[in-house]
Amino acid sequence: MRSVIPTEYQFYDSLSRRVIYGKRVRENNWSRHACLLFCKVMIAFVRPAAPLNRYIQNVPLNYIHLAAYVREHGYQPLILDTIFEDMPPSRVDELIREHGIRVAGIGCMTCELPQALEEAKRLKQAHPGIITVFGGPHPSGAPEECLQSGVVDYVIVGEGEIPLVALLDALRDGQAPGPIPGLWSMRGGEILPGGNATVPDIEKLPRPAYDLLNLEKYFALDSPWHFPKSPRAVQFITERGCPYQCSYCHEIHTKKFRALPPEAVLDQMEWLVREYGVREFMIVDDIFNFNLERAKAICRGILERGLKIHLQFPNGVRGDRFDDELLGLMKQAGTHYMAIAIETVSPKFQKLVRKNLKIDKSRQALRWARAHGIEVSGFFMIGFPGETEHEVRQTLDFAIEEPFDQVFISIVAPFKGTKLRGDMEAGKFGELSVEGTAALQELFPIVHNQALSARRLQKLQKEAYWRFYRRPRALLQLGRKMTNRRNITKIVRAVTRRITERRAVSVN
Ligand code: B12
Ligand code: SF4
Repeated sequence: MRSVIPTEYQFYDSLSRRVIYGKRVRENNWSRHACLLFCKVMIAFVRPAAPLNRYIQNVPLNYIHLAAYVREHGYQPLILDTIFEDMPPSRVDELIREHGIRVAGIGCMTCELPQALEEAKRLKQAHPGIITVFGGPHPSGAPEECLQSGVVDYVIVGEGEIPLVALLDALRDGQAPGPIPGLWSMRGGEILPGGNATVPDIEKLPRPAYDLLNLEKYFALDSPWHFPKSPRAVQFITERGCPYQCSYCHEIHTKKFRALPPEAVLDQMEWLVREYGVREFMIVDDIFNFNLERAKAICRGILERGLKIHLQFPNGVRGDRFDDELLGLMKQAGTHYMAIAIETVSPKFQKLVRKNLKIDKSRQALRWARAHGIEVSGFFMIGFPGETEHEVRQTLDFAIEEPFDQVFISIVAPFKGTKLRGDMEAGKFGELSVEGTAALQELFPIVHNQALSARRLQKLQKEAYWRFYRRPRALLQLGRKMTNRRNITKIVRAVTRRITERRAVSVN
């Protein structure tokens, strides 16, 4: 994708992996030399080369948050995005040697675990003595499993910033780390658990280190079903934690809603707009609209500061926490797309999985949003423990009949670390099954249901997609997006994938 912004924005350095000349290079070189002089431990965050990362592309928010924090504490981080930087293992090794990296941090979702472990193993073989630290969604849900792999020295459960710096401090001082909340390790075959870590006051965190990425490269990234209005789009978060209790959802950031104040959000946005020419923010908060007044203040601030940006909420917003004013302000501030996570319309399952979403309010929000000209997707889940075909059909009919622009229908996959998985493993709520999940079976079990096999669920899912996308309105919507070759390829690929996917759980 060709850049539409003048080259003065192109000043990526990040320890001279890519020098793109511009106004910041000198500043970056100074901080680089200062770090090389004073820093004792260099850490590289290595992104595992998982197949799904090629298909669904994004800025590594986890690494830029962690990198900013360790940098603030005097450590020099490198972010090695093996996929997007087309970085073969030999290049990773070269950089690790060149910069004297002593610690490799690897974050992963469940679908990235095999590649994350492979990378840790490879690094340990190529660089004897290197320390591997895991974190992120899967290690937070299954720290023991990661440690028992034999290639992971430490796991950080929950939010990584504070324990990671404590670990680096200990390593710098040549000491074994003492008990650090969130830090798990193994000694003599015994797991030393560390509980989980959180950042009490996210306002005090430094702004995420977008400057360590070659953003120009990330602007050219692509993801199915994300149709940014501007190619200069980045993922962005404004808060951590969600107080709702949905049992299938992660708890990495605790159940406490901790949000940046509107002014801090606006300052970060303005920085990215001014310095990097960002024109679109893909806000992937868990629950941007938890506090309506805060959300409105952010939208008003965007207008007052004259930030000419687009916004989208691809990760979903809570459907029953809206009023018409908020949606109107979101539109005025640049929102063109959002997803509402309905999951199930069955009151019984809303209660059983503790989502307790008010469906009527969500329908109202959908109508308000569309009236304001915001495109809306619906997220749905089928295959909860004990769910009948009739209940599944009720959800799917709703997905098709309501005026959604797109729908995403997932088959429930209870991830480790969620309440749902815990309840199932404790025999309190259904049983796990690997039927129909093919590759990575043990990582992606679904829910065993005598009356509704994996094959049947998949059939219902595909039928629903087919019913949804063959309607003139949905076709017209897709047609409208086919404005260039990139979008046409993307749509054809994604629709084909949905209709032909043979696994119950889509992992690559
Ligand atoms: C943004 C997002 C996406 C984005 C980008 C993902 C990314 N890697 O940045 C997109 C849209 C691409 C996406 C896609 C998917 N996602 Co997603 N996504 C999220 C979301 C909403 C936010 C992630 C984020 O950036 N948070 C902000 C950062 C700062 O937090 P963080 O990543 O958790 O990092 C902190 C800690 O985890 C920890 N940490 C993380 N990495 C590391 C590494 C080290 C070394 C250390 C020490 C600590 C550490 O410290 C960090 C700072 O505190 C989360 C939910 C959530 N709120 O976390 C789901 C979530 C991560 N996604 C999830 C899933 C399942 C998916 C998909 C598989 C869905 C699908 N079937 O398509 C795909 C897979 C995509 C892929 N490429 O492989 C699950 C993962 C569950 C699991 N066990 O795997 C989550 C947790 C949501 C859920 N269902 O509960 N996702
Ligand atoms: S699914 Fe959404 S509302 Fe429920 S706990 Fe997770 S982030 Fe919160």
